[in-house]
Amino acid sequence: MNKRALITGITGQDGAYLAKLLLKKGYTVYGLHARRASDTLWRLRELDILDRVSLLEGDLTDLSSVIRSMHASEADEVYNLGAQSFVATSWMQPVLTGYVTGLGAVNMLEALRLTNPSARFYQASTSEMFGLVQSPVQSESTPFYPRSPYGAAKLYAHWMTVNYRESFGIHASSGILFNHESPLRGIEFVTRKVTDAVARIKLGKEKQLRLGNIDAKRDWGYADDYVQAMWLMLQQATPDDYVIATGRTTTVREMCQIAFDYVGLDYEKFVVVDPKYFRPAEVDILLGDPRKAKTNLNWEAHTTLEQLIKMMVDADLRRVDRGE
Ligand code: NAP
Ligand code: G4F
Repeated sequence: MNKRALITGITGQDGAYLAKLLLKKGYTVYGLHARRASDTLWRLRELDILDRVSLLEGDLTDLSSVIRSMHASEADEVYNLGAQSFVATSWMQPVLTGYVTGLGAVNMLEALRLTNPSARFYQASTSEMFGLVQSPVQSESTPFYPRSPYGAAKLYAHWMTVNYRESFGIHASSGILFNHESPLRGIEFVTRKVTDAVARIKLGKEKQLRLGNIDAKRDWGYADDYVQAMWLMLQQATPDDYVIATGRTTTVREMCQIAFDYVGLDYEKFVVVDPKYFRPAEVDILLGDPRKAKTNLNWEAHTTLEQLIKMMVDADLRRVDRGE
């Protein structure tokens, strides 16, 4: 029998790559799809899988629709990727972020417990939970110290996942994923903002790029590598929590340099620091220790930051050239 999966956040970056991976493995794939006035299906179209997934109307904050999606999908594996995931927005909409990113996960866990407690559950936890880092390299045993409403909401969802595992014996795992990017990354996140601007500047459509804190450091990997780790976690006999990272950290400034260098431009001539993009509290540095994932899951990152940025700039050059 083919396995059945339900993905929340299927229209997002990770949801689209995960859906593609699961389809390739022979799964029947369902996605919880929140109604929006404008188009959110472009990633599924770009990966050419829109007509191969079944979209179920529902919202993470609406328990009844989440329960219906569990009934309709009869999922063996549930991947909770849906979230208000943009850190900067979480200070402007802290309550909504709490509902969607925090309580939304509990709605999923409740729906699973009520309808099919033997289904396996994946929670999209995040390195943002480390926030003001308590150790120079962050692993599964590093204490958390979230620095944003988003980080705090994710930490609640993370502990609720642990709690449902320990209280009810649910096969619930959390992937503590460090930043991961791709050509399908939302334009508001810094890597994609940079690669889109590089393409526009190179093709003469724009003259400068305004950024916030370019001294922040991130451990950036490729989303398509990272969704493999999500699937691997649910194939283990025992549920657990895993850091998923590359083990290399780079400043936003160096990432800009890599992107501008790739098209033969000097980033210093185009990048302008604009305090408008500074955050009320910053996560200065993230650097993950992915050794547990290597040992238990035989997972490791395969794509370097240089390869990733090249892929993203190439995709944005094509998009800007087509007038998108
Ligand atoms: P993303 O591109 O922002 O996608 C978020 C998804 O959540 C979208 O499909 C969005 O739907 C959906 N969503 C938002 N509000 C919802 C609601 N109320 N009900 C149902 N769905 C809702 O995020 P991503 O980069 O793919 O990340 C996937 C998950 O991993 C998120 O939970 C994120 O917080 C977490 N994470 C990401 C990273 C990273 O670096 N990418 C690292 C660690 C953890 P619409 O398209 O309709 O808005
Ligand atoms: O690309 P970012 O917005 O990602 P951030 O805040 O690290 O969050 C992402 O990764 C988390 C995992 O650690 C996820 F949980 C979360 O959902 C999301 O996917 O910003 C990265 C860094 C920050 O330090 C930010 O201050 O880049 C800095 N930055 C500097 N200028 C900027 C800008 N970020 C954005 N978005 N836009 C700027 O102009």
